[in-house]
Amino acid sequence: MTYRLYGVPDFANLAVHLALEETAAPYEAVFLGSDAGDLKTPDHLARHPLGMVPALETPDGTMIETAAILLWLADRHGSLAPTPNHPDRAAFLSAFFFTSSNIHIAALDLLHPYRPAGDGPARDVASGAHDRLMSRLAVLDRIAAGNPAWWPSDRPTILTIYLALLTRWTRAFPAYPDLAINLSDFPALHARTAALETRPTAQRVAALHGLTGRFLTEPEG
Ligand SMILES: N[C@@H](CCC(=O)N[C@@H](CS)C(=O)NCC(=O)O)C(=O)O
Repeated sequence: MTYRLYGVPDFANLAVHLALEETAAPYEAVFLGSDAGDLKTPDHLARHPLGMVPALETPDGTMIETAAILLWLADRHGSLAPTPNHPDRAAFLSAFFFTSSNIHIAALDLLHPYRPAGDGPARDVASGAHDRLMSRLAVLDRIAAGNPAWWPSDRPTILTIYLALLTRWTRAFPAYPDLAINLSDFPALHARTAALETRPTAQRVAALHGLTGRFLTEPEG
């Protein structure tokens, strides 16, 4: 079966799209219009109960949640992450879920700081998110700088792909431009992201999302 990935250009499905392209599995990318109401149609709500993306149709049913989909694809195709019984799996999973539960959540607060409690405290929400992102990205950068075998700098993993998406957003789309995060402050993360974005696979996906050039390390908002 050909996977079918539902998404919106430059939304979280971009990470799944990059991973799919790396697995070389057959897939179709379906782009929906977020402003056209496509996400809230009965058809899409049947795929994702909140009318969000990504949603991935697989032979085992439709999956949601970026981290779950990335991990499932890595396991299913035996690439982009240590295999389940590999001794490196423990460290890899720790960093991967550290990313989904810390970096992803804080990135959303930096981009949409009015969501938790309206416009009033938005600046404080964004500023707190910025500080959390800086300290938590520093944790991941220290780990990557140790060059663990499970986090290679010269070939992609789902961890590199997921982080690259999130740091793209935090550089390109913070609600307050002075709170943008620069990936160059995190050299080991930057190196992995730079190696990813120059791959023909990544450039192919970028073009489908209307992105060009250094779309991960030097994104434009
Ligand atoms: N926890 C979910 C979050 C998904 C999510 O926030 N999707 C956003 C785009 S990045 C979305 O679909 N927004 C459209 C909407 O809220 O209507 C995941 O990791 O997949």
